[in-house]
Formats: sequence, C-alpha cells, structure tokens
Amino acid sequence: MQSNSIIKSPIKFERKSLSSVQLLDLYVALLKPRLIEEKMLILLRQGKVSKWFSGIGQEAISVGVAKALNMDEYILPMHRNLGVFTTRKVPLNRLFSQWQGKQNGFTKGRDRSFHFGTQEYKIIGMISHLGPQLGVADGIALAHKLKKENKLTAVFTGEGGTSEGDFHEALNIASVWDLPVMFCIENNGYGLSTPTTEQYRCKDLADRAKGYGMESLIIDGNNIIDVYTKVSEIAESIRENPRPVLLEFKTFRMRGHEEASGTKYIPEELMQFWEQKDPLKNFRQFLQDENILTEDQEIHFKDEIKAEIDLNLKEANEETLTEFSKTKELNDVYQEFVYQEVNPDTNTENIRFIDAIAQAVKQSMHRHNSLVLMGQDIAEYGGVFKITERLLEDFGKDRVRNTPICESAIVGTAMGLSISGMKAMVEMQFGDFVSSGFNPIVNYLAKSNYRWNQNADVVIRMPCGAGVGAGPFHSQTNEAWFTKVPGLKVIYPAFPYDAKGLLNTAFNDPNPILFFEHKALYRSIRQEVPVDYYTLPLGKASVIKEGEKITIITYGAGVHWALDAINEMKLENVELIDLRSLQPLDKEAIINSVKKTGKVLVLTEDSIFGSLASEISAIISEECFEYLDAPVMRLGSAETPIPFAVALEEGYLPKTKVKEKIQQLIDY
Ligand SMILES: Cc1ncc(C[n+]2csc(CCOP(=O)(O)OP(=O)(O)O)c2C)c(N)n1
Repeated sequence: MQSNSIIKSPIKFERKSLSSVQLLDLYVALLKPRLIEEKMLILLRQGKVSKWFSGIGQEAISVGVAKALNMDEYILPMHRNLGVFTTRKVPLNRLFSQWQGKQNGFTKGRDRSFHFGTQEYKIIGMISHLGPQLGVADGIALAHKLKKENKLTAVFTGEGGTSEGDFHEALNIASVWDLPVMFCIENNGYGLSTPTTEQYRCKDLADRAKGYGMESLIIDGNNIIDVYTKVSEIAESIRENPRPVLLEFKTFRMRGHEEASGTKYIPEELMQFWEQKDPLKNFRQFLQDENILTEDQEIHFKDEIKAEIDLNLKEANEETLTEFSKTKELNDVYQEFVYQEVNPDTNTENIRFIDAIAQAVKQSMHRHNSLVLMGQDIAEYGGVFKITERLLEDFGKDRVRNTPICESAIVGTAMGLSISGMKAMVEMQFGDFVSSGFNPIVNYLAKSNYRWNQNADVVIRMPCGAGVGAGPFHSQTNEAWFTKVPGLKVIYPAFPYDAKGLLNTAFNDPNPILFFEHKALYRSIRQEVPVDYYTLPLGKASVIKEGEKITIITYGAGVHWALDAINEMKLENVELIDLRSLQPLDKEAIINSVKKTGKVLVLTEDSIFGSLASEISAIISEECFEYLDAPVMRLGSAETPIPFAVALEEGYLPKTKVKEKIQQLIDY
C-alpha cells in the first residue's frame, strides 16, 4: 500500500483566494470528464467502444494541471487524462470519432484512444511505451528556452512509468539543461496489477528529484483546489525562473487497468478508503456546504454536459466508418518533401569523407537558424571523430549541445524540438549505441506523421562499420534495423561528394533520417568536392560504372571493396551501382541494370540474413525473373557478432571474398 501520510479522509478543502466563480468553473471542469467516462462505460458494455482506460478518481489532477497552465503551453498527457482534453476544450465529437477510429478523429482511424497529439490544442499524446514522451517534453521545453519564451511544458507519467529508463534520462537532461518542465507523476497505487511496493523502494517518488538536483512536491491528487493552486504557483515560478520540477500526485485508480481486467487484486478496504476520497463527490459536498453550489445549479450543469455529450456522440455515430485506401495510407507515412536542387559551384577542393560531413553540418547550421546539434562530447571536444570541432565557437552553446549519456531521451528531445518547429541533429557517438535510443526512433519519430500528421525533423548521424578493429560494439552496420520501419529514411553514402550533398538534403527534409557514415571511409577516401553548399536528391542510386556483363549492387564500404576487386581483376563491362540511399530505395536503377546484365551480385557489409541485400534480392527475383541468367547472388558478413582481432574481423567481413564471388557470377 502506498504512503498515505499526507492524505486524511475526507478531503480538507481550503478555498484560498479563489472566487465562487472560479470554484464553480473548477467543479464543472471536474464533472465533465466524469460524465463522459460514465457514458463511455455504458458504450463499452454495449460493445461500441473498443477499450477504455479509466481515469475515474484521478480527474482532479488532469483538470487542475490543465487549468493552471496557459492555453499556449504544451501538455503531454497519458491514457487516464481525459480531463486534460476536456479542459483544453477539445471538441467532444472529435474525441468520440477518435475512439471509434473515424476520419474526424485525430488519427484518421490509425491509432486508438488517447494516442494522438493536436497542435491546435497544444496537447501531445502518448505512445503506448509510456516513457518516451518525457524526453519529448524536454525538447519542447528546450525550444521554449532557446526562443526565450517564458513557457513551461507539463508531462504526465504513472508511477509505473517512472521505472522506465526514459523517466530517469528525461529528468536528468531537464535538470542539467535547466529546462522548464513540470514532471507530473500520477501515483495511483497500481501499474496494471503491480502495487507500488513491487514498483519502487523509495518512500515517495518525489524523493527521486533530489538525485537529479531538482525540486519536488507531493500534492493530494484528489483535492482539486490543492492541485490547481499549487500547480498554478509552481507554473508561475517556472515561467519566471526556467527549471524542472517534479510533482507527485497521490491518488488512486478506482477501476481496472482497462475495463476488461477488473480490480480483484486490490484489497477491498483500500478501494473503500479511496472511494471516500472521490475528488468529485468531496468537492461537490464542499461547494454545497459553503453555499457556492446549489441543487439547481448542479442539475443544470449536469444537464448541460449530458446534452453536449449526447449531441456530439450522435454526430460521431453518424459519421461513416473509415475505409481503406492504400494510396491515402501510404501518402501519410512521410511528410511531403519537395527537393530543392542547389547546384555546386565550380570551385572544388580535395577533401576527405569526414571533411565533407563536417562541411555539410556547418553549412546547414548556417542555413537553418533553428537547427540544434546534440550528442555526447560534440561541443568543446568536437565529437570523438572531430566532426563538430569549432562549431561551438561559430554557433554557441545553445545550438551545439553536449548531452549526458542518454540516447533514448535525447532522441525524444529531438522530437520535441521538431514539435516546436525546430530542426535537430543527434550524433550517435558510435552507430552501435543507437540501440539505446531505438524505441523512440522506431516508435515515436517513425510513426508520428502517419498517426497524427506530426513530422520529426530529425537527422541521426551514425558513425558505423567495421574494418577498424573495434569489436562487437563499435563496428556494427545496423542499417537493416531501420530500413524496414515505415516512416524512416536511411542514407548511406560511400564518397565525400555524395556525403556532403546528401547530408545537406537530409537537413532540409522534414522526415526522420538515419545517416550512416562509415568510419573506415572517414579518413581514407578523398574526392574533389564543391566548396560551397549544394544538395543531392535522396532515393537516387549512383551508377559508378556502366557495363553489360554483370551488375554489382552495393553501398557504403562495399562500394570500395567492389571497386578494388574490379580493378584487381581488370574487369571491364561491369555495372557498379552505389545505392547511396537505402530508404527510399532506387528500385528503378536496380531493375534497369539487372534487366540489362541478367547477372547480379548484391554486396553488403551486413550479415546476410534479413539484410537489405536479401530484400533487394527478393525484389530482383520478383521483378526481373525472366531476365536473369544466373541466380541472384548475395555476399555479406558472417552470421556472428563482429569480432575484434584482425584475423577474426578479416574472416568475418566479405571483403576478401568479393573477387571469388564476382568470378563465380561471371562463370555461371
Ligand atoms: C514499455 C511498456 N511496457 C509495458 C506496457 C504495458 N502497460 C501499459 S500501461 C501499464 C501500467 C502502467 O502503469 P502506470 O505507469 O502506473 O500508469 P497507470 O496505468 O497506473 O495510470 C503497463 C504495464 C507498455 N505499455 N509499455
């Protein structure tokens, strides 16, 4: 059982300086989500709503927080925060349509319940994974701070969600960067069936703030006056002096986790105890005792809300069911991007791959005032590969930001910047570490545009690849983790010229992009590259050599292995395709070439199983079967983690086997 030390039943209300009008306004705001939920529970029993996560008993928190914030301040609610939506006056017909999966909802039927955001009402809804939105709140708050707007952002989590790494990462970032975030924990006693005793071991979750050097406060979450007045006071103080504050609201979940799951595991006495502390009934009693709320007013408020519910429900019910259109669905996976070609000046210089990347970052920083760079050690230190060296002097600490070691919440922060209309770049120190930020990339950034039309204007730079003797955790080429996720773009250049032009375009493109940079190419590959800014289109392969005998399709380091093999074997008439962009993939270039040569080798540094090479091989089998004069051949790394020792790494990589494989294809 959670600590109830500050809460004595029944609730003690003190009206403080609130006028009767304000108190009645709070009452109506509290009544509305309760009446909507009561209606939803009936509809649920009739099978007219698919799932319902009840917030009954917790409404004072949603309502109090939403009332205390200004309408232009973002709130990031969870699944039990209907009161946030009603207090922000989100039209009920749209909410009902959302829950019925209809077009007039907020996700065109693509996501359920409260899993949506709306810029119009400054509400950014959760994703199912709970924790990621805490980092997103950091990003929104960072945008406010950089724009010098005196606004705060409120983000919700349950006490269960505080066990996730995202909670700790987000609090830490907010603290280190003094971000104006109000972290609101709704401690309702249970995370699904798990009681607080099995969730955490500190007395109060508010105590966690101390560890992050943050202020905190415990608030009786069932007392609307307390919630509203205390949150208002703290909000004002955060606006004046931007910083994060952790609030723990003590409350209780009065119904099952979701309606079907029941409450059998909750002791009866505990239910009864909290039943007496119902936030709505107690507040009503207080208002009646104080002669602020009359019987007639009570009836009038209820009738008015019920009429509003019925009218809006009728409207939603009459709306036709959502129908499937493949074109419409596909059109919304990415935000539209109209490529603007910027032609290179004739003035060129011979630079390394790494210089090309550094130039693109710097020139894009000049071009986009709202672009913020984030990564470990990227500021004074210049990043472990020195790509961001001296950018701090040019652009300042606001835009060139060292981050704590917390990939997940930093990806979330980048998303938050995008929600605020800014651009973000995240440098993974090594591409391998993206696994620690995997969840928000594949679930938040990738899916937001499709779900509720919110793009993620984020470039994640990925120093990757083997051949440098760095072992299993500093050598991976993990592009295939991302190429299969709709909503992400994946770029993987092999030459300095392409790297610079494509990275510039990546910063222009409003979609989330993983930009792979092979470490072994950084300092070994040079090329004449335009000095000035220029762009190259995404999704276009580069035909490096034209020929009719065989086709070699590859990307990244593979391009250089293929070139070496072709030179050493003195081969002519070989077509070599450098994909450059893996998602979108230039299928046309692949198909046209294979139709011409009839023989193809797909070469990748990745191990073959489930790799992009396998996908390309399947495309060729489907599209070019009649044109093939040999089976589609694939060559990749061994099916093991990447080993460290020189001989082992050499044996692992396909580099030494390229010539043999090419010969095999020619001889077939
Ligand atoms: C990463 C992740 N793990 C597990 C779940 C399943 N799940 C959904 S809600 C929930 C309980 C959340 O508890 P809490 O954060 O306290 O919020 P409450 O539901 O009590 O409001 C669980 C386990 C999930 N959605 N995401």
